Amino acid sequence: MKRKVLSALLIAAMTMATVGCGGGQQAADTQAPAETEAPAEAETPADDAAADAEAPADSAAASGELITVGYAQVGAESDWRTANTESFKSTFTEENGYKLIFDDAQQKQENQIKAIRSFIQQEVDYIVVAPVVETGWETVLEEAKEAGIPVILSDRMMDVSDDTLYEAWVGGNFVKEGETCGDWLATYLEEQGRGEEEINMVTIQGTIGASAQVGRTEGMANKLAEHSNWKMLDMQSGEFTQAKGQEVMESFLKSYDDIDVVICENDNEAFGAIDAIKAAGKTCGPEGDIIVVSFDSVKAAFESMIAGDLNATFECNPLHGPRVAEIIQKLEAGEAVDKIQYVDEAYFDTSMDLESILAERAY
Ligand code: GZL
Repeated sequence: MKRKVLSALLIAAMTMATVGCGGGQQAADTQAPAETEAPAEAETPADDAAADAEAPADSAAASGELITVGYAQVGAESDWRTANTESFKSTFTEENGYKLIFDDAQQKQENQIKAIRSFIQQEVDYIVVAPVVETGWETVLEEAKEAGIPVILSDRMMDVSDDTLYEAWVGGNFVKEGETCGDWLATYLEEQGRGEEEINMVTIQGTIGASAQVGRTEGMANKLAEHSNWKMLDMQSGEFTQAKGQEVMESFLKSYDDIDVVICENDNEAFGAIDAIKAAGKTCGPEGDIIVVSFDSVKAAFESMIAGDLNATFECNPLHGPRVAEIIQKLEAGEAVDKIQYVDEAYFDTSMDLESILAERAY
């Protein structure tokens, strides 16, 4: 609900509670703001509104200064996603002046569209979306624009003809991540004396149509074009999950007996691929038969490199919460914001002091 209206309602509720029966709980329950009737799919902390109405008069809630943010998250498919969700939940707290309404779409676009519509219905102040795939968003973004609710994109990109439908986008440079992976592979093979060797590769892609999948596949393709001795035997989607990654690698190992490199478009797919490689009686990592590389650089990927299973991981920073909050604060102050905002990213491999780096990692 718009902060101004909420503020008037809360003050009225507090006044009635004081003058009427004194039972703040009763008055608060009947006077709680509309967002307590949030639709089932939005994870709305139902008791928060009641708590807000009971809060001390000088709290942000009582004065209605909270900025309500509806966040349509992709799902909970990977360690990266968990870290990304945590970044939002630890940033958009009441202490920081926000009320977060969080929705987990379980990797389904139709659920994200439903969540966005419920945020519009609840008249949130901002809508943040991590779009599961790039296309199919124009209609619902037009509805948000019609309702006067600014939309901010986080993580993956939307392919829309009118970029005024969103205020800004924060995320990783996925094409660059793919190209950095290709360049690392070329150097690594050269160092192994295999720079001219015929190299057979397979790719376990992410969710097809997700900008992380589109960009990483494109970046790696750009590098394949630079190496005529590299051959991409096959590519299949592992849906960014460990289970599907293992399944796809099992099928690759049945189809091809001479795989030199597997490129996994996120760390969780790599964990599954490594299980499949070992189950097939093969080895992987710096001392193994198959080179395994992946994207994200979550803590478990460091543990896998330290264990000698994973060769390298290409970072995709999930800590978007503070960046999105910065954008909202600028919009609140009427300041211009950059439309495209890349996060800082690196890569990590087994030549590095991984234990020391891991000790400092935030995710
Ligand atoms: C990248 C993000 C991807 C991660 C996966 O920004 O969209 O989705 O690489 C996650 O781990 O599932």
